Amino acid sequence: MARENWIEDTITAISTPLGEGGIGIVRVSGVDAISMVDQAFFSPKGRDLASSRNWSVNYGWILDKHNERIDEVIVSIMKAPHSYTREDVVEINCHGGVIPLQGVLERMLELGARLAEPGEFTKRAFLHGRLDLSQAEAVIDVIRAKTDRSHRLAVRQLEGGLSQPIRNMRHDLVGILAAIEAAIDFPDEVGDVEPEAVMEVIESIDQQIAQMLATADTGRILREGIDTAIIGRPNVGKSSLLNLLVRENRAIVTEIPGTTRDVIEEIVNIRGFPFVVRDTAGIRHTDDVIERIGVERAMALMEGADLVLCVVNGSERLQDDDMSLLEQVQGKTAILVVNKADLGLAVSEAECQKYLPDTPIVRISARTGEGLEQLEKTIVSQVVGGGMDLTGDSLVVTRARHKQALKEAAASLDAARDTLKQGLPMDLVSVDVRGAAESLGEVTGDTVRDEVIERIFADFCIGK
Ligand SMILES: Nc1nc2c(ncn2[C@@H]2O[C@H](COP(=O)(O)OP(=O)(O)OP(=O)(O)O)[C@@H](O)[C@H]2O)c(=O)[nH]1
Ligand SMILES: [Mg+2]
Repeated sequence: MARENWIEDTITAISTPLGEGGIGIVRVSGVDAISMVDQAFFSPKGRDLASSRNWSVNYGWILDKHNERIDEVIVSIMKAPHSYTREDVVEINCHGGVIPLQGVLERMLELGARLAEPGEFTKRAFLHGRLDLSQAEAVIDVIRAKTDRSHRLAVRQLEGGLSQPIRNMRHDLVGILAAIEAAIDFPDEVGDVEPEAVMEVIESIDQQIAQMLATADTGRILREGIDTAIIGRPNVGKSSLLNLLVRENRAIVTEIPGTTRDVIEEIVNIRGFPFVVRDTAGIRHTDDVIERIGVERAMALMEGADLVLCVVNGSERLQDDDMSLLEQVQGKTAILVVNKADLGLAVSEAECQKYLPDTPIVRISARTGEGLEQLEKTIVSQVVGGGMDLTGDSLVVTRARHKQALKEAAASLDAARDTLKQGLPMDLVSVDVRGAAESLGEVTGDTVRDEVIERIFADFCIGK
C-alpha cells in the first residue's frame, strides 16, 4: 500500500459528544491548522498562535467573521510531528454546548478547513506511521470497551501488544526469503539454503500463530460481548431474570403470560465479561398476531446466540411446551435455569437431564435473588472455558480480521512445510513463505488493501 506522506487539506471536527458538557473540543489538523485558527482567535493580551510555543495552551476568544465573539476558549497547539496525527493539531476547548461547538466548527469550515470523515484523525496517524493498523483498531476498542477486561486488552493492543510479535514473525520470514533469493541469484557465493533451518523457523512461527489463534474466540467475546438469549415458556420468569442480571427493573414483569412481546436487550457485565443479554417473548402456540411475531423472533435469537439461558418454572411439573423447547436447545451452549426456587421444587433434575444430558442446571429465584451467584459463575464457565488466563498480560486476538489473516498465514506456512518435506526446489517454498509474510502484514496494515483500510476507519466516530 502506498502511504501518503503529504496530505494537503486541513480537517476539522467536533471531537467530543454533542450534548451539554463542561467543555467540548473542536479539533483541527493539517498544514494550515495553526494559521486557520489564528485568523479567528482573539487574545486579550494580544498574543497570536503562530508564535506561541509548541504544547502551549492559549486563552482567548473565537470570533466570527464579523468579529463577534462565539465563545471563550483555551486553545492547545501541538506541532508536527509531536501530535496525534503527526500533523499540526490545534484543539479548541469551548464550552460544551451544541451552539458554541457548532459555531466554532462552522467558523473553521468558513476559513477553509474540510469536515473530517469518521476516524480521519486516527487514519492520518496511521498514514503518517504513528500507529499501525492493529493499534488504530485498538483506539476504537478502547473507546467502546464494555468491561475492564475488554478495556485492558484494547490498551495492550494499542501499546503494540499484537504488532510486536507479528513484526518479529514477519522479520524471520523475510529473513528466509532473503536467504533463498540470495542462494538462487548467487549460487556460487552463497551456497544452498539448509531445508532444516527453514523448517525450524517455519515451525516455530506456526506454533506462535496457533497459540494466538487459540485465543481468538475469547477475544471476540471480550470485544463484542457474548450474545445471550433468555428463552422459555410464558410466565416462567425470563424478564425477572433479565432484571436480576442487570440489577434494575428493565423489563416489564407481570403475572400475565405473554407480557414480553418484543426483544429487550441489555449489556451486562458478569465477572468482567460483557454479555449482550436478550429477553424474549415466552414461547408457546398462540393466535395473537403480535405475540406470534415475538415468538418467531425469540426462536431466531436462540438459533444465533452464543449462549442460551433456558428458563423453566421449577415450582410446576414440566409442560409439553417446556419439553419441546428443551429438545430444541439440545446441542447448543446453554444453561437450564430452574426458576421460582422460593415456591418449592416440582421439577426433578433427572427429568431435565433426559432432554439435556450435558447442560448444567442451576436453581434460582429471580424474586429473592437466591442462586444468582451460582448462575453467574456457570454462565462465565460455559462460554469462557477453563483455565484461560485473561488477568495477566497474555496476548489475545480480538478481531475477526486478525483471526482471518492469522489463519491464512498458517495455511501458507503449512503449504511451505509440505513443499519442503517433498524436497521440492526452494523457490517453490519461497512462494508460500511470501504469502505468509503478506498475511501477517495485513494485521499491522503493512500489506493491506486500501478498501480494507477505508472500511476499518469508516467504523469510527466523527472527530476521532
Ligand atoms: N415466586 C416467584 N415468582 C416469580 C419468580 N420469577 C418471576 N416470578 C413471577 O412470575 C411472573 C412472571 O414473571 P415474568 O418475569 O414476567 O415472566 P416472563 O417469563 O418474562 O413472562 P412472559 O414475558 O409473559 O413470557 C411475575 O408475576 C413474576 O413476579 C420467582 O423466582 N419466584
Ligand atoms: Mg417477559
